[in-house]
Amino acid sequence: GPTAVCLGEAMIMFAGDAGGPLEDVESFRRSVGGAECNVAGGLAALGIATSWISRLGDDGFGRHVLRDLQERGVEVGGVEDDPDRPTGLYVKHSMDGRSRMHYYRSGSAASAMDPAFLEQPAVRTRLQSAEVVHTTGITAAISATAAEMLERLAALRDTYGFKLSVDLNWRPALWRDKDPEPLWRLLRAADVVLIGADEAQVFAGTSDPAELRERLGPRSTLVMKNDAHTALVLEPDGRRTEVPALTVEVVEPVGAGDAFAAGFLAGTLQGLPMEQRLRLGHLGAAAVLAVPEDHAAPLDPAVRQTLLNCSDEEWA
Ligand code: KDG
Repeated sequence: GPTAVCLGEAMIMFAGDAGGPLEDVESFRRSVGGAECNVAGGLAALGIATSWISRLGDDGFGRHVLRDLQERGVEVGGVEDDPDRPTGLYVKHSMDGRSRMHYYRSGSAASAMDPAFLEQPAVRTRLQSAEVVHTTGITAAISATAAEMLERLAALRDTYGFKLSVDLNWRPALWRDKDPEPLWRLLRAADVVLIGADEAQVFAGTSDPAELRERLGPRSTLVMKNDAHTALVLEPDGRRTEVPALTVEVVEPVGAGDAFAAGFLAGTLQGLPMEQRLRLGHLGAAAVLAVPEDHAAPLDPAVRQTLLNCSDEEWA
C-alpha cells in the first residue's frame, strides 16, 4: 500500500488548565505536539503506512513521544536519539480567548537535524520507499541546519521519486530576524503546498489563490484553507475544486491544519477524487477543533465513508 514519511520536530506540549496570564497558570496537561508528527498520527489513523522521522532527546519526554506515536500506529524506526540535547517543549494557554504558544525548543535534539541526517541508513531507506514526504515551514525555521536539510530533501525528491508535501505553517515567533527565502524555495519545490488564507496574507501579502499558485513551482498544487469557511485546490493546469467546511463548535484550533493535511494527503495517496480529498481534510480538522489537544481520536470508518459519499447538500 501507499507509504508516507513525515519529517519534523515533535515536542511535549503542556496546555494550561486555566486561561489568563501564563504567570498565573498553576497546572498543565501533558500531550504530544509538533506539526509533522500530528500529520503522521492523522495519516496512520486513516490507514496509511506512515513513518515519522526526527530526532529526540534521550530523556523521559522523548520516550513519551515515541510511545505515544507508536500507540497511534506510526512507525518510528527512523528516529534518532540525542544523548546531549533535550526533547523540545511547548506551552499552550489561552488568553483573551486566543491560544498562545511558548516554545522551549532552541537547542533541542530535533533542531540539530542537518543534511547528513538524511543519509543515515534508517532515514534514507524510509525516504527511498516513501510515496509522499511531508514537512512544514516550522522545520525550515527551527535551525539553520534543519533548513539546509530541507534543501537537501527537495533535491532528493527527484532521486528517490517521492512527492513532496509542504504545509506553510507560518510561525512568526520562529522567523524573527530570519530570511524567509529558503522557505519560498521549499514551497516552490513542493508538489503539494498547504496554506491557510490568513497566514498567506501575512507571509506572501496575498490570499488570492491564483496569485499564490503563480508564485509556486510549475508542479505545485495549492491547497488553500479559509478557516471555518472553505478549502480549495488549485492545480497547476488551472483546475479548481472547492469544498465548504463543516460547522463545528471550536474548543481550540491548534493542530486543525495538520489534521486537514493528513486527510487531504491520505485521500491523495488513496487516489480519491479531489472533492473527497478535501472532505477528508475537513473531517480531520473538525475533530481536532472540538478538543483541546493538537490531535484527535480518529473518526469511525463507517461514519467517515458515509460523509465522504453524501451529496453536496447533505455535506454542508
Ligand atoms: O500545527 C500544530 C503545531 O503548531 C503545534 O503542534 C506545535 O509544532 C508546533 C509549532 O511549532 O507550532
